Amino acid sequence: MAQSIGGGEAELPEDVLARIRRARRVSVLTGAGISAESGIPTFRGAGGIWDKYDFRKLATPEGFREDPVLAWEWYRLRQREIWKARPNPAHETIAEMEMHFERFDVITQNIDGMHARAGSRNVIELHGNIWRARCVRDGTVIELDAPVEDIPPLCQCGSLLRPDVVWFGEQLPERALEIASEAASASDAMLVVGTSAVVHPAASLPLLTKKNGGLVVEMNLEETDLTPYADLSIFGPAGEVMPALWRRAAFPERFMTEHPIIANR
Ligand code: BJW
Repeated sequence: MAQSIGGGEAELPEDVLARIRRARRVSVLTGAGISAESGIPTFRGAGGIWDKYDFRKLATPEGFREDPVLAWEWYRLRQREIWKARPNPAHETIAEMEMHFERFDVITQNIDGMHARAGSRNVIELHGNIWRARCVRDGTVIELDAPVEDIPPLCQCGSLLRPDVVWFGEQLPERALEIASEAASASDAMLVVGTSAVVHPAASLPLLTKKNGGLVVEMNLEETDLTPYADLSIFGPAGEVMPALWRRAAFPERFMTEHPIIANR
């Protein structure tokens, strides 16, 4: 049965912790909310990007064709924000968890590269990466090691480069989606962190885990489209909730010593 709780460590239900502890295969699905505490804005919700900017102009292929300079100005601004940002304890906890399970997949909708910077090795990027650009003529991919300066940037062949990200109406990278779907279907547990769960096909992945008998735990500031289907929804900032969940799942004895009364309840 679905449960919702606040982010307090003591509230975390033992049955859910035990299922995470026993899991052999775990996946994590992350969205913009996991990077919010690193200072990178989310798309939806209070102060979200789409309150200020028109997604049709900035995150569709039609918008880019109409005004590539405007789109690149926005991506350059975001590159500069991301450049200054650092991974937060939620990214770091996920990187640490990788070592504790037989198989651990980090599936992210984010293009900010924060999981890799935090040390995660197995990261599946569903919506591309802001540190790559792609030639609109022949698809050549260019790695970027700093924010772009002149815009719009051009390929060596003289054609326009575009950010190597997935916009609305575009297909996700086929292989990444295939690997993510397999991971979601085969996982004993999936942790879903900081996504509004409205953008498909990413938003459908936790339902694959659930359909195959896996546990789905959501962490967010507020209810999402996934909340009715999650086994547990924990409401609180990812940078606090994610480390708390992992501490309790991985080191129960430490919690029992520190909280003897709660442990004996
Ligand atoms: C915190 C927090 C803190 C804050 N701690 N939490 C099926 C049904 C309906 C529609 C479709 C469907 N299948 C496909 C579609 C169409 C479309 C879609 O899903 N539309 C919906 C909006 C209705 N999907 C697509 O077009 C996809 N392509 C596709 O499916 O191709 C085939 C196809 C095409 C057309 C029709 C049918 C099939 C492509 C989607 C590409 C999304 N692109 C973007 C931009 C990427 C590049 C970039 O970043 O610039 O990806 S849009 C944007 O949304 C970005 C994100 O990755 C994505 C998801 O957002 P996310 O990560 O969930 O962030 P937010 O901001 O929404 O939520 C943040 C959450 O964090 C909130 O809940 C906060 O509460 C929380 N939070 N602080 C914890 N500290």
